[in-house]
Amino acid sequence: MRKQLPPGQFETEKWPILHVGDVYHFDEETWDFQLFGEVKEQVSLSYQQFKQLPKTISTVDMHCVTTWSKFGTTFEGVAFRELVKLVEFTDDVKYVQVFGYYEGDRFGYSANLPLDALMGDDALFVYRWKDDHHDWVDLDPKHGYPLRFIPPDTFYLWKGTKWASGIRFMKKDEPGFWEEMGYSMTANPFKEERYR
Ligand SMILES: Nc1nc2c(c(=O)[nH]1)N[C@H]1C(S)=C(S)[C@@H](COP(=O)(O)O)O[C@H]1N2
Ligand SMILES: [Mo]
Repeated sequence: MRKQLPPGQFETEKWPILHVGDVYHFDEETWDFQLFGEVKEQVSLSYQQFKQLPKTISTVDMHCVTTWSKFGTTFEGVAFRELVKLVEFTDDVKYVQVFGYYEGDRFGYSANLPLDALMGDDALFVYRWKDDHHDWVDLDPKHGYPLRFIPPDTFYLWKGTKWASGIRFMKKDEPGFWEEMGYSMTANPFKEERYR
């Protein structure tokens, strides 16, 4: 958390809700989280297995490309690096896509990111946060429950896939959902990389 406003952004205290498609409703029976792509063996985690991974608490700033920024939100979740530990790469992995639900399709939404930017405490899959009363509460389904990705603040928040369903490990950078439609591959708010 650095509480620095990137160019063209304004600060909001409230947490806006922004996504395309329907809100995914959690069903533990059918939910799983998949690690695939350039890996020796694909991994599939149940919600119970996911929740047993080591936990990280992190306070982060969020910057949406529609110009709102929210500073200092505290989340609990599983750091991205913990998931990397579960796979063995078959090749030189440099990029990932984080997948999530869109209109009933569990891999309908995706966002691409460089792997080396995701090894810190500020890249995590979260399921609860500290609300305005400083109580721990589960994420609202509208914010991505049961699991949503929070990227480092050097990426616009569309890289923060809600209703996350898996990670694809890749050698080369490939566009995700918004990147296909003309949004930036790198998406650094401090460099105002909105479109490409
Ligand atoms: N699955 C999914 N994740 C998504 C989106 C989406 O449409 N579908 N929208 C993204 C965008 S553009 C933003 S700004 C954030 C918004 O998160 P929030 O609604 O929790 O503020 O979610 C991101 N993650
Ligand atoms: Mo956004």
